[in-house]
Amino acid sequence: MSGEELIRREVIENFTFPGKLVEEIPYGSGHINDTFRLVFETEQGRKRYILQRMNKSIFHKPVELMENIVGVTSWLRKKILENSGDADRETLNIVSAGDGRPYYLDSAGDYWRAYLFIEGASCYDKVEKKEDFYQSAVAFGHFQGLLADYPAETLHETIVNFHNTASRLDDFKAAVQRDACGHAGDVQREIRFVLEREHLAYVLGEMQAEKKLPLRVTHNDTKLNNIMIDDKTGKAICVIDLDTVMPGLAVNDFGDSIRFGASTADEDERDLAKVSCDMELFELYTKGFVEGCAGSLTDEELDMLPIGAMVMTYECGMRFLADHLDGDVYFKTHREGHNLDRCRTQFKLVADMEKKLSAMNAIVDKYR
Ligand code: ADP
Ligand code: GN1
Ligand code: MG
Repeated sequence: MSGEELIRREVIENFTFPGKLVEEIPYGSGHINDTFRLVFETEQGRKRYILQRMNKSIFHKPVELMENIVGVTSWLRKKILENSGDADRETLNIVSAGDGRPYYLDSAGDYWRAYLFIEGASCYDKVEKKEDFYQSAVAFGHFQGLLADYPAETLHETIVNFHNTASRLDDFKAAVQRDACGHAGDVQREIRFVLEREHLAYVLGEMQAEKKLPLRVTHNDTKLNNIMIDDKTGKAICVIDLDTVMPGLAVNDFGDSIRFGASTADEDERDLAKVSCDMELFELYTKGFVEGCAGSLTDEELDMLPIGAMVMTYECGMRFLADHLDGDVYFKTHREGHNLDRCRTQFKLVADMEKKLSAMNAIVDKYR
């Protein structure tokens, strides 16, 4: 058994899983945590679970992070039960470690957590059926609604300045200065792209400071593959990946979904001719998100939805480029230049959104 497998044995033994482990596979396509799907044979049949090693170089305070997730998931569970929903499928459910804690600290110093596996539902890296994207919008909007009265002051900031685009821009400039791997000379065009659009880094922060945009409890990582869609009904049933639930801006939640889900290509597509912002998908998402938020969005928030899409795409592209310059230390990569490819799709999308801004505004006006 490899050291890695031995550690997983230790971890699995220290959670309260039932029965005998019969399968264990790396799972999903997240960029941050190490995720495994476990299958146990029990007297009641097979039971599946998700096991995750939290990324400690990104989440410096895993205990606080899990405190957030315990708080948020128990809050959601209560609201789902009040509405006669299925609380085992409509929210993440934590499986405790043997000592009753919501995590296990292994002998190598890593933190692990486990969730009930959400059965009969799927995550998508790309919109396969347009209706799915609409459903995900309703669900992310609704998620915000369910957490609208959550005591925000009890939430820890799991990543400081996570969507503070101005601070992301400073980090980016520092990465360019460091030029840790000597890549900067090769990506001058991309660096210029960022610097020519610095205004995008400040616009939302300024509005927030002027109290024109309210701080809400938001998800902050609203990728399509962070939502589970029921295989039978086609409805988005559960919002997952709650590591970044923190006070934030609704327009950023909207924007991050558009960045990932309304693109006509994968996030790491190399043929940029394939990359654009699909306006039909933009419209479906706008309709679903506005409905899901059920009247809670202010006029300013509605006005800024298209800019939110642009800012989130710009910010993400800048983060990918900074990571490329730093030597791929943050996002998981699977090939040489992977983060640079990702950065290029994001900037292609930003440029496309710039051309489509008035059309996007007209769509928002249709649903407000
Ligand atoms: P990351 O932060 O690395 O993106 P996620 O928490 O999003 O990690 O999990 C990665 C993937 O694992 C998800 O995209 C999804 O496919 C799958 N997954 C996570 N939690 C569950 C769950 N409770 N049930 C079923 N699949 C899950
Ligand atoms: C990461 O965890 P995942 O893969 O859902 C990242 C997001 C980025 C996204 C880009 C905690 O999301 O902020 O937008 O990759 N999450 C974190 O695909 O940094
Ligand atoms: Mg994820």
